[in-house]
Amino acid sequence: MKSIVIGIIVICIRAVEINKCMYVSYNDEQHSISINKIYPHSKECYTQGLFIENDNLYESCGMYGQSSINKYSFPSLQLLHTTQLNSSEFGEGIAMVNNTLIMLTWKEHKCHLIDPSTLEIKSTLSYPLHGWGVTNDLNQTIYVSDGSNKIREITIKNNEIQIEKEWRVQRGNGFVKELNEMEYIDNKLYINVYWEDKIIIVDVKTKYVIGEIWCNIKRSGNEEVFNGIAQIDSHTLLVTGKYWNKMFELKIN
Ligand SMILES: [Ca+2]
Repeated sequence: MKSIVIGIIVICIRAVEINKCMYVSYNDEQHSISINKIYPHSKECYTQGLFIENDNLYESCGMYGQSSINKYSFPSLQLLHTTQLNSSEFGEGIAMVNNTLIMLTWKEHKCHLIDPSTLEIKSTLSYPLHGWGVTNDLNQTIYVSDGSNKIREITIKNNEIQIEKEWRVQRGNGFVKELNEMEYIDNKLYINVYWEDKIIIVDVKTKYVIGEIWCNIKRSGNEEVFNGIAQIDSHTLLVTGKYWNKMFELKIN
């Protein structure tokens, strides 16, 4: 009987922990996190990039033959536009830079410049790196990841991409690798770490991890890794993953 009771308690604790996130602080800031709301998400999308601007949610999807960029109204999530990439291209991160949507590709060394109103690809620049995540600050500095522990700060000048700075994300005495999708918020980079249900929060000035968001999200079927961070407001994120059927609104207090 005792073991049955313990078993029930363990099952209850596990049930409570599923679809929960916690904030782990690396400095003296303490935060709590709650999942405010759950939205549906396309199970067809191998999510590579996510951001919200002017009540629109933009999402890029990867995989050869399945890559696309999509624009939804937010929070109603009505699909407004979609553009498929050529089947020889593997779609990666997206960001809005000077009212132009930029979309990276993985190994194709292409960066598409896209009209955010129609999602029409207007031109394509040569991209010097492997494309993974991308985000930008209000000064239009563009931060990109490539799956390593490096962040590059790039600019687009005269239709050319220039690498202005390169630095590594430091946590304690080591570096964090497998850096993936990103979101710039208030001088910090929120970054998905490939294969981990974790978002690291990096102080852009010091290059150190100052906190982490650990999530325990229940998966089913082919739902893959945690990837996709969009800012809703100064304390609220929208997060999802590759082929996930849900998006989660995280409130950080
Ligand atoms: Ca993002």
